[in-house]
Amino acid sequence: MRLTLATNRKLDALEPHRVRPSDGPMATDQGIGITHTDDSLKVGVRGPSLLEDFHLREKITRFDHERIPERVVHARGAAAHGTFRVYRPLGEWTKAAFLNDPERVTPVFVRFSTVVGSRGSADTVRDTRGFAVKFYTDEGNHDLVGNNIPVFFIQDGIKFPDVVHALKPEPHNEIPQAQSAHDTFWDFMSLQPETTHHTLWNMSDRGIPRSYRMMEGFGVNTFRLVAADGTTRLVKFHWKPKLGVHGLAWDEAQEIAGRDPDYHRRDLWEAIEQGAFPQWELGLQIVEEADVLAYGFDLLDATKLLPEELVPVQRVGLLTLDRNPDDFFAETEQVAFHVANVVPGIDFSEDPLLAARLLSYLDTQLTRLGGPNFAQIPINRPLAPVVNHQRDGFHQHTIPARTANYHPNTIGGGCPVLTPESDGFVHAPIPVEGVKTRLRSDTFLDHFSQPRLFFASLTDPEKDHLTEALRFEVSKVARKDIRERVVNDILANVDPILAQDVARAVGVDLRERPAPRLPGTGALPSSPALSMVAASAFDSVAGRRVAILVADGCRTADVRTMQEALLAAGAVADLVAETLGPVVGDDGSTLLPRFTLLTTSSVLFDALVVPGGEASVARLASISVAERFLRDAWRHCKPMAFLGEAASLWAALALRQPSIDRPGIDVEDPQLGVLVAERSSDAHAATFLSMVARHRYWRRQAAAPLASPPGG
Ligand code: HDD
Repeated sequence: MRLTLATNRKLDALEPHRVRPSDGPMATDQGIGITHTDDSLKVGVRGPSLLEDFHLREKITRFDHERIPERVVHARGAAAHGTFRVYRPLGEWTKAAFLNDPERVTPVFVRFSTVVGSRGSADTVRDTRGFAVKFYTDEGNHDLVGNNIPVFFIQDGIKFPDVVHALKPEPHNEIPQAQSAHDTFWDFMSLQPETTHHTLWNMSDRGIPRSYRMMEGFGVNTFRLVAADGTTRLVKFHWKPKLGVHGLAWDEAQEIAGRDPDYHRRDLWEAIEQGAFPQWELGLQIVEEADVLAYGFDLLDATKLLPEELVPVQRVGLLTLDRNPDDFFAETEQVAFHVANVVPGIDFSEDPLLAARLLSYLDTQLTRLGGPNFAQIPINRPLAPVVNHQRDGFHQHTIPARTANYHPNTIGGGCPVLTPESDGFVHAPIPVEGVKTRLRSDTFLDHFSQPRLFFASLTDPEKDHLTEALRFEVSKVARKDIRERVVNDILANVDPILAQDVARAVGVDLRERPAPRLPGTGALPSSPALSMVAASAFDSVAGRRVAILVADGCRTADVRTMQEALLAAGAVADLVAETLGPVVGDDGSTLLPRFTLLTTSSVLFDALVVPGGEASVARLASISVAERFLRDAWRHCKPMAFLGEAASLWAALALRQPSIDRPGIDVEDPQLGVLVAERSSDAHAATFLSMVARHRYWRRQAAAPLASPPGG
């Protein structure tokens, strides 16, 4: 009988491994009590030190060996514990136990990451994000090792070292850190057209997510589901975030990288500490085996996505992250994901990218975690029992108590016996045939239909952002021949206007060429589900962070009305002032700021409120960092509310945006995301909340391009 995990933490598998300061006084690794740790043992107070000081030796030796190799990709990341629960039994598709019992709560550990940068790189760089989920199921660990982008750079895993080498800092000088904006990446991609689709996604706002909590996740590779009767179907895995899918502005992302390199890590940590548990729904796109080629491309090709308009994503379960790790290294750094960790009911497809992954994830841990016993590290241990004849190796933690370490045996009573087929893993008997070849399938050769579909599916502001990103990245390529290839061999095949825009920015000529074919996949002209803007409901402010700028004399009622409304809706509303000292409101009450104008910045918030109050507004108007705060919030298209006397700040700002009429009082501009009101009221708060839910008012970029110089 298999165990159904309880929702409470009694069965928290990590508990036996936790060491708390309260577990006893300080002791060495050998358990000898430590009575002094601040001075080494010396002859006389001025030394020399003595080699017999075993505590000194142990302490320094352990310190010397604290670092382990960082992950060769996805080195920078953050993780959290949580649970997964399926909505209904999925027995018609899969026999996986954790997908069949809505009462069953499966513990999970989820690690988000960037791909290219080193462990200490900034969170908000333009890059793909990893989204790796370890399900500790009753039938063993199941890992879904995905990304926030549904396609991959390459079709065959044998090219992985090439694309990663090209992306990583250049080999001679290890520059630049954590970015694709350099010659080697664009050299490689311009010669390898299959990279076009993933590259366009990276250049879109998906490459600069607002938060790990606001990203979609994708299994990318096609997998198989196996039902109890043996029927198999192809499947694409999705994660749909409850908070919607939101991005940053590129200028903002770059500034955050300096002001708070831990922006995403901090955001995840704080949300969980505050009880705002991030959630995603697991989505499945199920395809009959016979339809592997039915949608105008090959489902085994990981550079292609399956548009939701052709095969809807069925939402089947809920992932909730509700607990931060106790220790970054022991959990987040040592967790080892592996695409090959699958439970009965889930199997692999013949995708050649997936095949290489099946080798790589196990192999890489041998170096990174120092030997073959990494599955015994607490965070990697399955909850299901582990019994086999594997033995020895570095860091063996279990003590196998048995006389026979081979199968079959009589000496050990034949134990362990094999798991019956009804409970264990049986590879789906998929028929395969063919001759050995390195040729690539004809069904993999169309590299541009889906990039066209992706670009065509974006809203105008999203297209503008993608174009800007390409202009930025390709402008950083020093070699002109590479820039020419990017424009003429790649972008011209996607969209002629895009190619023209980039060509102009990077100083190359666009060659005359026949008009590209129309978008291809399943003859779809566009797929709205691919657009972050078109696909988002924008119906919640949960998880957003709003700054309320205050100084002495600010109208307390405005602060309270807005703060209470935002907090009640699940947002964070922080007071920002000149100093951390108490601010006295117009009614004499005391307000405590959380940040100062010097220690924080508009880029670290999603929206801004300036309450009324003559003295407060006059003070803010005289501080240059406050003005910068306002200007940045405007430039980065964030919702802004100006109450009472604060209207004058908006007017001063608006005067510098020539295309916008000077506002009167009680202006609520649905295009621009600015609320100007005489005083706060519940109705105004509700209006502002709906603006915050909208996230960013990208149209402002057309009204006042980001390039406008301050005061220009
Ligand atoms: Fe990979 C890590 C996702 C292709 C080889 N990969 C890694 C992580 C994620 C992905 C999220 C970080 C896991 C963690 O948080 O520890 N990788 C993907 C996706 C891919 C993909 C979605 C395309 C469908 N990867 C891919 C290929 C190979 C690798 C084709 C090699 C042939 N990936 C690795 C690796 C890493 C890794 C070298 C580095 C650290 C690790 O595995 O544990 O084995």
